[in-house]
Amino acid sequence: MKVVVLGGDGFCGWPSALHLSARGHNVAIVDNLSRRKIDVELEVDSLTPISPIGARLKAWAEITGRVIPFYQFDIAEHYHRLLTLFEEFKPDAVVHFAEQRAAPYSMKSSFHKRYTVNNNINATNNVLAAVVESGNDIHLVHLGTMGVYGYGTAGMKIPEGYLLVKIDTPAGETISQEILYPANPGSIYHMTKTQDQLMFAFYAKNDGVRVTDLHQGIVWGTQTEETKLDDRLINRFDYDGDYGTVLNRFLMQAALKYPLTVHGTGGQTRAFINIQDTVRCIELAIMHPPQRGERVNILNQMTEVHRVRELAKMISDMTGVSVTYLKNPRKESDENELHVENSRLRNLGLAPITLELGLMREITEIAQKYAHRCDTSKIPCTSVWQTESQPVVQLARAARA
Ligand code: NAD
Ligand code: USQ
Repeated sequence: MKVVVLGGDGFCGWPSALHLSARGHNVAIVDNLSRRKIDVELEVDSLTPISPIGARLKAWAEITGRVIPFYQFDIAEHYHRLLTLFEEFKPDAVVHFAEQRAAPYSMKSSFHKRYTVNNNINATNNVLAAVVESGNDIHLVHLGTMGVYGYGTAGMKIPEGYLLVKIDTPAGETISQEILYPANPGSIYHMTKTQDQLMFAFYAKNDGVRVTDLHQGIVWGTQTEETKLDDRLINRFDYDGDYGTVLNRFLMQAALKYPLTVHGTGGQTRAFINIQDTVRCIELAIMHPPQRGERVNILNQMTEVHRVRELAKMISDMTGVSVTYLKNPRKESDENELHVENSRLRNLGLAPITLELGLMREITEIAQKYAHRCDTSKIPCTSVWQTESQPVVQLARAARA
């Protein structure tokens, strides 16, 4: 198949592009390199030494003989470049990773809130509008998030996108209907993903665009079968307080014997998936598109559920590193249960890599190997959901007093 990977220089996009190319798909990458520029803004670097995109693609061509063309432009801004690419390359599928994806970064300041909303919402709307205007029946595969549901489940399993509701009518009848699961975002970033969902629903209904939305959990790990082939293909590993996600941060902290940074009680329960499984899921999604006219195809892309403090204990038991409980910089429930339905991808053949099998290898092969590259001053999470000086916080304090 011909596949355009938007955001193909990023943590999930790069290994996905290589995996699709290795599997014989004809792949093109679009990326504006904004993620690399944000590293410059935050004065931080990937723990792993990532090569420039040109060197990455040259290495891939040398090793496999497969050429991946690269287009550097901003899909939220340069609509006509996107449209021209769709018209000329004629992709069967477009995989959309190209959004600002860090919740803490999205909450840093009004600049970061506005950047995240402008970038993510315009990117998604531009992709959808260009699919329609190109006149080609392109299948759009989007990387969404488990965070659109919030993380409370009222004891039930979070379904794959749609909730069955029963409505009592004034005539005394009971009508059953499936609705999008109520959105409950916990950050500006997560809010953009809930808005993406509405855009997908609209374009699917109005224009018959075929959309698969993968509601992904927190991705852990670094390398995949393809990125391991050469040092120049190595994937990025974010460990800083904005972009580092919890499990990879704990792995890096364990390698440095830096006390594991649990927020609050660590009772937050989240869904996880290994990066190798992510790339497999992307291909499974591409190979199983919805029909034209069908509603948005939503799959929960996660394989395990864990509580943050249990992850910390697991890693502490394995490595002897201590655990520290910090004031939570976020506004989120301290304790939550999470049960998630994920049978759709498993029924398509996903055989998950478990934490039990992969954690120790990740610590020794990546975290310890590159620990010397870590700037420990970048580990603390400095982005807060509410500052003490905010009037709304002061009002709440006054009301409680
Ligand atoms: P990333 O930041 O590493 O990659 C995103 C890539 O998109 C970057 O290379 C960036 O330069 C590019 N990009 C951003 N805006 C762009 C624009 N306007 N035009 C062109 N390129 C643009 O993030 P990631 O971890 O690879 O995440 C990819 C997607 O998967 C995101 O949409 C994210 O919400 C979703 N996701 C990620 C995780 C995770 O744990 N990493 C979990 C669930 C969902
Ligand atoms: N946490 C800690 N200590 C840390 C870092 C995080 O206790 O050092 C806690 C956070 O407070 C939060 C949980 O761990 O309760 C998860 O935080 P995270 O940064 O690992 O994940 P999150 O902000 O939810 O975002 C990540 C990706 C995002 C994706 C999301 C999937 O950055 O792109 O959408 O995971 S999900 O969490 O399922 O919504």
